[in-house]
Amino acid sequence: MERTFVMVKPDGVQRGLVGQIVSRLEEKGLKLVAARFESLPEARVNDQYREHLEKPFFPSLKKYIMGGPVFLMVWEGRNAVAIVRKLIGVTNPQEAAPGTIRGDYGIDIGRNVIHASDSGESAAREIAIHFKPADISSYTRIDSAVIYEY
Ligand code: D4T
Repeated sequence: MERTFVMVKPDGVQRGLVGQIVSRLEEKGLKLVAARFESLPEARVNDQYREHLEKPFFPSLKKYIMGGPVFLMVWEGRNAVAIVRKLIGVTNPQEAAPGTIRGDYGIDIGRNVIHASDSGESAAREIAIHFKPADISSYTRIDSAVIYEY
């Protein structure tokens, strides 16, 4: 089983999409193991987006991410990182396929509704930025025996 970090960005929260997004991941069969609703402090935004610190779009990205509360989550499941990236769609919502979260709900790249880790390594790093080990629950979804083949 793998864990991934997912964040509904401020535009997704403002537009009332938290419930839809949680439902899509739940219905896929992934297991929610941690969640928190909060406004991110600057240090954690810098940490989260450290590979973009020098990019020209970083100041506006930071202003946007700090512009309102976000919904932070950890999801678990077999190949969870790749599955969630497929469910959210590519970075630019105009290119994201219909049926994906960004494809269905977004227009501009700087308002792309959701973030999800792009590798197992990023997932471990991002989960550690936002959650303590004790924040993450361990339980078995009652339907896991019919979601997984083995
Ligand atoms: P995040 O990290 O938000 O899930 O997005 P991605 O993983 O899909 O894409 P990314 O790291 O390349 O970009 C991070 C974040 O920056 C915004 N962005 C990106 C932007 O506003 N303008 C741009 O030109 C790019 C490339 C959108 C996502």
